[in-house]
Amino acid sequence: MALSIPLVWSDDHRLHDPDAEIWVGIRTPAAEVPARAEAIRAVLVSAGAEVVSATPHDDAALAAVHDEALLAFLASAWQQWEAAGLLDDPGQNRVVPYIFPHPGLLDGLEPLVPAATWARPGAFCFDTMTLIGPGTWEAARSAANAALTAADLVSAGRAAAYACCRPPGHHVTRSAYGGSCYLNNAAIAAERLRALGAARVGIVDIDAHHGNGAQQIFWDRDDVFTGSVHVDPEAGWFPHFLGTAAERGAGAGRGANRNVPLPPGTGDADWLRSVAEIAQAARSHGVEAIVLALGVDAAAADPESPLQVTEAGYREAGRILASHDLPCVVVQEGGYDLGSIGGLVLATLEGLEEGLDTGA
Ligand code: SP5
Ligand code: ZN
Repeated sequence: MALSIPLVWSDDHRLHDPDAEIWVGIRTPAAEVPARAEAIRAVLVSAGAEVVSATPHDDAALAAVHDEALLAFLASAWQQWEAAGLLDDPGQNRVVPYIFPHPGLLDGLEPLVPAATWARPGAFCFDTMTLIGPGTWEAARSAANAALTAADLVSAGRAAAYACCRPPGHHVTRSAYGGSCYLNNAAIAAERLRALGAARVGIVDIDAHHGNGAQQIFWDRDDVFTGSVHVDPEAGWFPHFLGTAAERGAGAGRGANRNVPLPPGTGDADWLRSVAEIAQAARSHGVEAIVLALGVDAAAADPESPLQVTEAGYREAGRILASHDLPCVVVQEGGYDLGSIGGLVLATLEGLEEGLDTGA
């Protein structure tokens, strides 16, 4: 039987080819490559998924979650880099930060806006691994459009929709990008669901890495619950500086953030218990819809994380989410093993479909 959850897609993801990641100062091959989205699409299309084109949405939807300064930087960073001659001297073909307005540098002073083009990326990027090239902005914009289109479908009555977002988004905060992400597609989708009528929305992040972006964006709000299950940053994993269970939100948002960090090597049983705990916490918070930040990098074969989840585990995660009978926007995050990511996404969507009335 054909998959009834629609696949929201844009060819423009191909315009972003980061080429490399700079890790401990060394240029290494990029993990977040165009072939990822193509691999997922191929499997979902074989399963009979209806392909829906991402429709353009205006910048107001991005400004609902990101600072204007970040958006303006991302939109013009490549052109500025090129115009400054950095492709020839020193010969850097991607936008890469080199100095950061570290709190220990400024000690409370307001940072300058750097006059030098090569100094500006550090004002907006928190790592050296998230490179900007000629089509990065157009691709990131198309990924946000895919998430928005999926949110529109769900708001209009579909039980679930899947946005094949690339580049991914869950590490991006209100004002800073990183972790191979440029725009927070899941947060943008959550705000869209709210704008179209859901009073409370939950973001459930099952990517192998902490969903630090949505946590920060919605930290002091109770209308968007955020939860993340991920490999424990305190055991040595990205994003390294945050992602503990003690982070619970503040002010009106106190209690509306939930983190479940897991030890390296964790497999299906403990991971699924954690997924269930977060889904239950979202439900108890009174959410009317879910955004599932679906990273499939928690799978055993993934080169970027030490979690050991199986395809059957991802299928069960889909069922668990569906058991709360809430409409669900699924947004693609990480997942880097090209041979298995398509099957992992399909299994999750099939699990979701089993539990939801998606018209199948
Ligand atoms: C969306 C997503 O899954 N982002 C995760 C990015 C985490 N990357 C951290 C990489 C740490 C260093 N990996 C070494 C391999 C060098 N190519
Ligand atoms: Zn990840």
